[in-house]
Amino acid sequence: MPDPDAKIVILTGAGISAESGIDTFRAEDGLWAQHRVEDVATPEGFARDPELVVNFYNARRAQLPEVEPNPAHRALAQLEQAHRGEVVLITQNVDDLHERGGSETVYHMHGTLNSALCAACDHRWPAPLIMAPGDPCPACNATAARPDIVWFGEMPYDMDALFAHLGEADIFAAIGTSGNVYPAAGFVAEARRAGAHTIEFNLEPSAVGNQFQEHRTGPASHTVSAWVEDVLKWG
Ligand code: BJW
Repeated sequence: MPDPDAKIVILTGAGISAESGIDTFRAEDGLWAQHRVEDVATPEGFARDPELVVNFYNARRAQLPEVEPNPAHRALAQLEQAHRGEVVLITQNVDDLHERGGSETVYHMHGTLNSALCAACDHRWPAPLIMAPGDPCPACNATAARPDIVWFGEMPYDMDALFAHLGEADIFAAIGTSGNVYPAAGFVAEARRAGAHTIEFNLEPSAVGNQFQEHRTGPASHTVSAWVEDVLKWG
């Protein structure tokens, strides 16, 4: 019988929100087929055309009230509540579906649509539904508001805490992520170094799929819910 006190570290990507109706990035008709990455997900793109970038995130923020968490989000919340050991949830997603699905503690390593960031003083505040590049910072008054999103070339958030958790993981699960973007794609290697059992949940093997010991193939709403049911039987 597996350990009911196991520390479980979970990484989620766009695939977990796909069944809620949010586009993934690298699907044929995904976000990167509709927009150039260099234009909307780099600091250089923002410097060139802040309005284009802010509007890209405004449109995605406006979609949030129209979508609902799916059974995979809810299952992870149930796991956090009911598993005896520690559960650490790390998401690359900038939506709020984990929180709305009931998860209490979520590391948003690539930021969140619901927050604005002052590029001058690093102050954060709740993003208005429609942000504008000239919005003043409520703390320092600089007109330096930007979406609180980690773009290519920027350091993802909470890296020290995340690597510390990975170093203590007994189980590492990656759900709905293509394994193309680092440092998140390197988490499986880090967890294996710590001796964790590693599981990939995806429709197909990811770019780092060969590093996982176990694969659960299929839509996350089914595979994750079934796995959580199994784990909760341990204790
Ligand atoms: C389902 C499903 C269903 C579908 N059920 N599954 C060369 C080598 C190595 C690294 C680099 C390099 N050159 C540059 C770098 C670094 C760079 C990088 O990784 N580039 C690569 C492209 C090579 N990384 C960075 O710049 C990062 N910062 C950094 O590295 O700082 C330095 C550092 C050094 C050391 C330690 C720590 C830091 C920052 C990365 C920022 C990423 N930002 C984005 C956009 C912003 C957010 C937004 O706009 O929403 O984040 S990019 C985009 O990709 C987004 C995502 O979070 C991220 C990952 O995508 P994800 O989630 O995997 O989605 P998809 O679409 O790719 O995949 C979906 C998956 O789901 C698929 O596999 C489907 O099969 C599956 N799926 N439906 C289950 N129903």
